[in-house]
Amino acid sequence: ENRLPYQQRCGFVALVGAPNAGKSTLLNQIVGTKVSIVSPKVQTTRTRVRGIVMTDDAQLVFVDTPGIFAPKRRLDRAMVKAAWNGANDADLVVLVIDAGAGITEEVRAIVDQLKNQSSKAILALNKVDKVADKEKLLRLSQDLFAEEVFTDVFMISAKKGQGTQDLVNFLADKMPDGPWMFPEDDVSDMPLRLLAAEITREKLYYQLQQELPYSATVETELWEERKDGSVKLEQTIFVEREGQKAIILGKGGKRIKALGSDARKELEAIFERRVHLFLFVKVRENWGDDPNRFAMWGLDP
Ligand code: GDP
Ligand code: K
Ligand code: MG
Repeated sequence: ENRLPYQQRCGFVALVGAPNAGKSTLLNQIVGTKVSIVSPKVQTTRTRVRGIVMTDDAQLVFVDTPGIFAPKRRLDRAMVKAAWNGANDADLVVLVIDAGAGITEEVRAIVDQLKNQSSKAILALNKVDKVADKEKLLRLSQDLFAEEVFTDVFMISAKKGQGTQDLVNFLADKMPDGPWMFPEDDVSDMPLRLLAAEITREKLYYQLQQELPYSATVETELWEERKDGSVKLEQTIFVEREGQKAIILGKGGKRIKALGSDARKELEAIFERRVHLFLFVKVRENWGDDPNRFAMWGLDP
């Protein structure tokens, strides 16, 4: 490809994979900040958190998808749908597989889903540090490659950082030409702001259920580190109509207080520090018409 050396490149990368494949670990490894929740238990990733990676001329915006593939709850179904929409919208899809576990039923289901996607995916065989039998790795990669949904295979250890830089370089090179989506200065605390916003948005879903204005979104507008180690957060919940604002506020502000308290507790648990959370509700006109917003938050218009 002919490219001007100073041309900026930018795009979305969707990480898909079964629960515990190592998606969050990979994201944390390559972004370098703790942006996603990692735990040995399944399904800790309930939100779509993006990490942003900058190379010399490319900006990669990562989407960490929820690792749930047989959703029962309404919220889970919505999230799985959002995850696959995210994969559809992404410039590249990376399927992360636990190489030790091999082709499980879940992996099979995801590979079948990938066959419906318009573009091919990248295969990342993760946890190679756990697999002593290299023949087994080779066979696994051949078996998956035979499915004809992957263009490239990477053997990585997300935990140890083996092969992850090669993967990032490869992805960066594949990003389409285009200006960066996020200003360089915003990139460092952007993942934390996004994660904080997703947590509050999730609390909104739980509290309001059917009453939830579908288009309600949350933005973290202030992230202020305090000397005592705590953090001050200001978040705005954006809705489309005055009536929706009233629903979120509740009688005498009761509902938003409960929401704020719920969100704060979870934020403190996740960030492992005290959080001072201030919530605001604003009506944003013509919210639904701004395509950039949808691209950024992965919402379904
Ligand atoms: P996710 O559900 O796909 O996001 O998976 P997580 O990132 O939460 O990882 C699930 C578990 O696998 C955690 O206990 C990780 O520490 C572990 N893990 C992730 N990557 C690796 C790896 O490269 N090697 C080993 N040995 N363990 C890993
Ligand atoms: K997990
Ligand atoms: Mg995860």
